[in-house]
Amino acid sequence: MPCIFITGASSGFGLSIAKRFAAGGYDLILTGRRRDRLDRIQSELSQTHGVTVTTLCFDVRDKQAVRTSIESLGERGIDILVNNAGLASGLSTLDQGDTDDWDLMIDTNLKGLLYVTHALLPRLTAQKQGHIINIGSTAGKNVYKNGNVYCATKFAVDALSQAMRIELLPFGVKVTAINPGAAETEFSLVRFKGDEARARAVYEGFQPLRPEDIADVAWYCAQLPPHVCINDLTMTCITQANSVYNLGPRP
Ligand code: NDP
Ligand code: 8X3
Repeated sequence: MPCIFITGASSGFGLSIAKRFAAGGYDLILTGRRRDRLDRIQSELSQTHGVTVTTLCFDVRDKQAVRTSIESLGERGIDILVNNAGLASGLSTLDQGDTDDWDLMIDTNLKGLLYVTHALLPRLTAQKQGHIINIGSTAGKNVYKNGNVYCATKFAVDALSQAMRIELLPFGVKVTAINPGAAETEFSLVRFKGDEARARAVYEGFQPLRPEDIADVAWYCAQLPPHVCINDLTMTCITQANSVYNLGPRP
């Protein structure tokens, strides 16, 4: 069976992508920090879909943990890597910003993505086939007010997707960047540090994307013929033009 490796599979997009690919017959390697959630998802998806679900519990910021966890897979090949784990922390001007928030976003969204990719690349290049799907954002296309460092990390993901595509051409490995706009997940709850009312308010007055929408698009990109690669795909709900213009409210 084909196998997909997904970072940040304990909630949101990563979880929906796991469900979509399990339903399509893929074995799953699911990662995240919350062991209890990963265990629950493993048991649910393996029972429902009869696929093999492996879980790896690690923090993508921990270079050594990334390496050791991925080494524990042995020689196992993977067909698709989804670099999805990420977060926003805070929303304020640079002069009011918390430098710990900046470290968290840069270490997770940028360095974490690099550590995971670095650890898995030898498998993909040796196979001479495969697919990397990087979850960027509309925030990596246009900067919005107070989005500064989060946007910078997503611009960096855009740059890394372009770099990977160039470097992996000789190996037949596809690289797709999926850049969603506002989607209702745990994203805003994390950004606003558990403030549920503030998180809910982000999605009031319009129909945001659902995590299932991102999973459907990832599935589509992964099922194209071997010679076709979607390089860069931006998707928003129908009230949003880009990360700045939304008929709904902007926090
Ligand atoms: P969620 O908060 O629902 O999911 C984030 C996932 O990332 C969780 O599974 C979390 O798992 C994992 N994660 C976060 N930090 C780490 C870490 N240090 N190490 C390992 N895993 C980590 O948010 P989304 O599903 O919305 O976000 C997924 C991606 O999509 C992010 O990269 C985000 O920037 C991006 N995005 C989100 C949009 C939105 O509007 N929701 C729009 C565009 C892009 P755990 O806590 O168990 O470690
Ligand atoms: C998440 C979407 O617009 O809230 O990347 O930054 S946004």
